[in-house]
Formats: sequence, C-alpha cells, structure tokens
Amino acid sequence: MQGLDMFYDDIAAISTPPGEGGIAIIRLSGGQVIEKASKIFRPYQDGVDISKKAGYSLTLGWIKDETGEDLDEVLIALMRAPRSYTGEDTLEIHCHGGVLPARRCLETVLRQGIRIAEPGEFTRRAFLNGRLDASQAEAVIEVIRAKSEKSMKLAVKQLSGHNSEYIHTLEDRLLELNAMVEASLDFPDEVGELEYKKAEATILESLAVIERLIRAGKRADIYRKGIAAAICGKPNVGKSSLLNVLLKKERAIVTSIPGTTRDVIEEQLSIKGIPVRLIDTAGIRATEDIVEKIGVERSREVIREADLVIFLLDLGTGITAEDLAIYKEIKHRNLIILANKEDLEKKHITEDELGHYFPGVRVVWASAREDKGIEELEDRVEEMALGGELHSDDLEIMVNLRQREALIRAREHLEDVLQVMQAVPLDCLGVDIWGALEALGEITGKNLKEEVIDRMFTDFCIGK
Ligand SMILES: Nc1nc2c(ncn2[C@@H]2O[C@H](COP(=O)(O)OP(=O)(O)OP(=O)(O)O)[C@@H](O)[C@H]2O)c(=O)[nH]1
Ligand SMILES: [Mg+2]
Repeated sequence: MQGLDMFYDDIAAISTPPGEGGIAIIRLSGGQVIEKASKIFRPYQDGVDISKKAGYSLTLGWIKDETGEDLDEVLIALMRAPRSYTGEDTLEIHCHGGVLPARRCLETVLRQGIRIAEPGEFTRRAFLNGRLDASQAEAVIEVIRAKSEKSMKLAVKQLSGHNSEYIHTLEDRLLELNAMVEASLDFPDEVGELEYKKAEATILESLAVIERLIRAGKRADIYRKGIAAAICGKPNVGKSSLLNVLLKKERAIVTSIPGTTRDVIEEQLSIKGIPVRLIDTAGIRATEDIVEKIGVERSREVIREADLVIFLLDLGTGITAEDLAIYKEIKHRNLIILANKEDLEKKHITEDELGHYFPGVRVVWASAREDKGIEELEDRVEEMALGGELHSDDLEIMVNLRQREALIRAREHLEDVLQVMQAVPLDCLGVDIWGALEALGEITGKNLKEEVIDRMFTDFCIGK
C-alpha cells in the first residue's frame, strides 16, 4: 500500500469536540493541503509564506473568508511528509474554540478543493502509509475511549507497539521453524530425531505465548468495558452508605428510615482500575407504598442485569426472613456478601450462620459508616470481575476481539501441526505453519482485506 499516498485526496475535519473551549483544531492532510491553506491565510509577519516553511513550525496569522476578510486569528502548525501523524503533509489550524469559528474555518478550507474526512480517516492513512501498524491504529481509539487509568495504560502500551513486539517474536520463531522444515526437504537424510524435538519445543513455546495473549485479551476486555455492580439488600442495611463510601462523596441520601432510597441511583467509578457502574437500589421488601413498590421492581430489574451483586446484611438486625427471601432471588448470581455495621458493639450474625444460610458465598465484614473493610470489598470485586482470569504471569497488554480471533486461528494451526507432527514428513507441516503465520500477520496488519480495514475504523470519530 505504501507509495499510494500521492493518490490520496486532500482531507480536512474539525478534530476537537463540538462546543466551547479554549481552542479548536481543524486538521488537514494530503499532498496539496499546505499550498491550499496558504491561499486562505494572512500571516502576521509580512513576507511569511507557509508553503515555504519547514515542518514542525508554527505561524501566527489570520484565516481569510471567501471575501478576503479576516475570519479568525489562528495559529498554523505544519508537519511535512513523512514526519506527520498520517505520513502525509499535515497542517493544523488552531482557531478560537467556539462552534462558529471552527465551522467557518472548516468551510473556508473546504472551499479550496479539500474534502471532509471520514471518521478515522487520518488514522487509516497513518496505517496505510506505514506510520502505525494495525494493532497500533486500533489502540488510538482505545486511548480515546479509555474509562479508567488502567485501561488507558494498557491502550498506551498497545499504541507504543507492545502487542506487535510479541507478534513479531512469534513470527520470527515460526519462520525459523519453517526454515527448518524446508531444509528437511532439501536434505531429507539429515533430518533426525533432534529436529522433531526442536520443532515440537518451538510450537509448544509459541502456543504458550498465544495462550497468554488470548488471556490478556479477556482481562483487558474487563478493563475496557467495565462491569455493572448492584448493591442490594433489605431496607436500612446501609446500601446507600456503601455507595457513598465507595464514591467518596455523599451521593445518596442516608437516613435511619427504612425505605429512604426509592429509585435506582447509578454512578460510574473505578475500582482497582476496573470501570464499575455502581448501582444503589431501593431496599427490597413487600410494601403498599406505590412509589416504593415501583422502586423495588426497578431494583429487581437492575439486579438481574448486573454482572455482580453486592448483597448487604445488617449485623445489627441479624439474618432475617427478608434477607433469606432476597437471597433466594439472587443466589445464582455473581455474589459478594457484605456483613455491614461491623462497628456495632453487639453483632447478631455469626460466621457459622453465614456458612449455613449462604454456603460458598464470599463474605466481607465491613462498616460502611466508618469506612472499614471497604478495601477488602474492592479486592473481592476485582477478583470477581476478572473471574479467574488472574494469573501471576499475566501479560499487561490489551488484545481486542479482532486480534483475539486471529490468535485463536493461529493456535488452531499450531495445534494441528503438533498433532500430525510424528505421523507425516516434516515438510508437510509447512502449510499449517504458514497458516499460523498468516493469522498472526493480520494482527499487525499484513495482508488485511479492505473490509477488515474498514471495520477497524468504524468506531473512530471524525477528525481522528
Ligand atoms: N452503625 C452503623 N450504621 C450504619 C452503617 N452503615 C449504615 N448505617 C446506618 O444505617 C441507616 C441506613 O443507612 P442507608 O445507607 O440509608 O441504608 P439503605 O440500605 O440505603 O436503606 P434504604 O435506602 O432505606 O433501603 C443509617 O442510619 C446509616 O447511618 C454502619 O456501617 N454502621
Ligand atoms: Mg438507600
């Protein structure tokens, strides 16, 4: 694909989000954009011509509208091919950050025979021009969309080429194996036991790496998408208090009157780097109050849809029939029990009772009011969210669905090689080794089909 860049037309888009801000940026990319922009730009300093300026330069001046009148005062940042985001000549117009200045500047730019960019088109060009590989290009949107520090960190690693390094190492290994296989074609008599052993070891090692990458992908998904956790329990157990202490702010009303929360309250927060949609619900009980009744119904719905349920018990009241009725509804869910109000002097629940009524459920002893045991709860939430995907040798990288599918195909090919290895001549293994290599190549973007490339950029915003 490289070398085609001269055939790409000139594109432009507003790269900053709509609305008011300090500045707005209109980004232009393509072979003629500097020339074209120079026609609508009046520099502050006489004699300055941006089309003559070097890359990485800034020029202050004015954008002129179609009548030649000054439209807005702007700063122009110039990046010349190939040292730009897209790999082409790129120019950014930094105008005042309002809806109108940005839109009017863009209109003026478009009048120069530059077309509006499609979503993700700048990054697509960066990929097609070899500035970023496929995995890195996909990381761009992950960085933009990151919902927690952790997912951002993972995305930045992907952007810096971390995933690709693993893939290249795997590719090197398999190419070496393939060379060995090919050598066996040329010198069949010299291929002995040793080669089989060596080939087998290489494949097993490669499979182990692929396995770890697939696992990392599953984990990363949780960091990327997050989970929904519902707090449930009978009235007055301290659900809203728990929401507040986890959020570290007084979000929900807390009173000693049972039935205080009547609606579902939702807040987004990050627990151990996992984006969590935390939902406080109305205390579940039979009630004649119409408003509360609707609230209870809504709570049930939310609890059904949550990935994780935090079930609160009150150490002050002991385990009641109400608790057991709620437990019956939720016992098949991903459950953590929080035995709340541990600060109370007199506790009416024992470990034995917990084991008896709620066998096999993890229990955290805590005080939402005094912020005790909350950290342990956070650890449990992390554990449950990652659902056994936690291993000490886990890779700290993000692997998206497209990449994971390619890894699974590579794994299948290598498993085939392993299976028939002893039965067929070494040279017959080449097909599957190449199959695995092709699948791995898709991750970094070698030989990607047009529609796959299209799909990669469907989530992007305009201007990126
Ligand atoms: N001693 C003690 N009291 C607590 C604790 N957590 C909550 N409470 C008290 O229990 C009462 C009810 O707390 P809420 O957080 O409103 O309980 P809730 O489960 O949201 O109640 P509803 O919204 O009515 O279902 C309040 O008086 C809280 O101060 C705790 O850890 N220890
Ligand atoms: Mg409440």
